[in-house]
Amino acid sequence: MSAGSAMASVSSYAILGCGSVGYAVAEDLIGDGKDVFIVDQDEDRVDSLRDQDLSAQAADIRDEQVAEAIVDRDVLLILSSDIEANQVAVENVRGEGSEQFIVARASDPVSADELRDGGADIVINPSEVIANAALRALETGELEYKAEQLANVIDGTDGRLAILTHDNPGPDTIASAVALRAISHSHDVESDILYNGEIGHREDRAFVNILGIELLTRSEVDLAEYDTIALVDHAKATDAPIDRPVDVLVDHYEPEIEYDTTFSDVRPNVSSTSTILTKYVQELDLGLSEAVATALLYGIRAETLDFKRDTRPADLTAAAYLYPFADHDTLEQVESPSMSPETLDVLAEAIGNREVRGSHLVSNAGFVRDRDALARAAQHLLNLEGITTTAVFAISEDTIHLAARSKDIRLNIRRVLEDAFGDDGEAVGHSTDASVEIPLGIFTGIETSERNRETLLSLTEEAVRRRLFAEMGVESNGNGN
Ligand SMILES: [Mn+2]
Repeated sequence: MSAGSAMASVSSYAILGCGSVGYAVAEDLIGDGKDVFIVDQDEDRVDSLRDQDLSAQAADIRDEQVAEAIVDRDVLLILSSDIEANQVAVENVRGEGSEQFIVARASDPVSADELRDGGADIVINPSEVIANAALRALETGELEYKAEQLANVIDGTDGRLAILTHDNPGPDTIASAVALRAISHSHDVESDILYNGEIGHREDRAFVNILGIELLTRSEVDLAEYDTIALVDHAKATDAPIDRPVDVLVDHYEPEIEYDTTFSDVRPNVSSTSTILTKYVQELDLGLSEAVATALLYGIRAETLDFKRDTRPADLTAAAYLYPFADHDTLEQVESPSMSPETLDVLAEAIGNREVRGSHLVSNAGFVRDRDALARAAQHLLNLEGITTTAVFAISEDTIHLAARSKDIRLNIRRVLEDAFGDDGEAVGHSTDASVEIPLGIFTGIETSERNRETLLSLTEEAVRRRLFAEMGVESNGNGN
């Protein structure tokens, strides 16, 4: 609010040098009802500005008197094409001891530095501005071309389109699939979203249920019956390769498996596949439905941990585009599903059993059915004072499930899990949020039965704690604090 009112109080401008750039700026400001005073050394030009009822004066902007004449102006725009004259003008103003806000025009990086050293607050280098505009135009042109290609593949579908998420799908892959489905619908092509495994997180199940997203499991269908296959957000998955030609591939990671696709858009410079699909939805002018916008916004937010992880400008502009179309009540319901009794139990157990070494916390939550509760417990424990890393494990059937979180940027928690348990299980996740499943027998060599589970748990517990703390760089037993 204070920034807004400070800007609102800026009311008077001086433009020094009124060539094509200065004139364009003057026109815009005057159009906004601002008070603009112009100084230019060309008398004819000044006359014609005055004919247009503008306040203008003919003078060499290098003159010290010019600096005095504009001393009451809030903002100075020094925009002549004579960069040396601009430098002198900046120095004159600052020589007067004035703290007016100065925007100055440079011609190259060297003059830009000189103008900054001279006291300009903002320096504009026209060639840089043009280069940026050219790159943006190129990006727009590329997107237009790619969107047409994608539309062609969809239009070429003779029958149904299968949209495959990665196994145990999360928000980014599901939202991307929803968007691609909406695109195919708008081209009168029927499609199904297919997945393997389970939707593990409570929030994600809420997301699918509340938005009424229709998903089919791969076992329910025969892939051979689909004419066109699309993979969304698939590259990092450890899924089995698709054993038939893939037509469409969209991802923000380079694929680990190489598919010979008709259409592919892989952009490692954005942080979610939902971001890429948003660009297509925008380009293809879909008439974005609330459900699709809400799904995509949730996909981007979940994948970037609410813009806290690896967020790129493209992710933010995509989110900004989606925002007015999305249903924010639904997003809130999805993001804060009430805590289940089991989650509370698991959390209580994990707090009771916690062992803290330095800022690392490891705990055992006993036996659980709801694995999602583990992830939630690990997340909650991260709120404890002085804790930067948490790992919570529990046993279900014959498997140890372990969920870990870290807010220590020097520590990649997925790598910690890989180093500790990679030989026995597959760590999945990210640097801040990861999990692993380990067959129970690994630590004990004892076969699991109902009767010996307690024994197994106690035998396992020590081994898991020791390996974790060792990989975190602290000792599990001894004199740690
Ligand atoms: Mn993703």
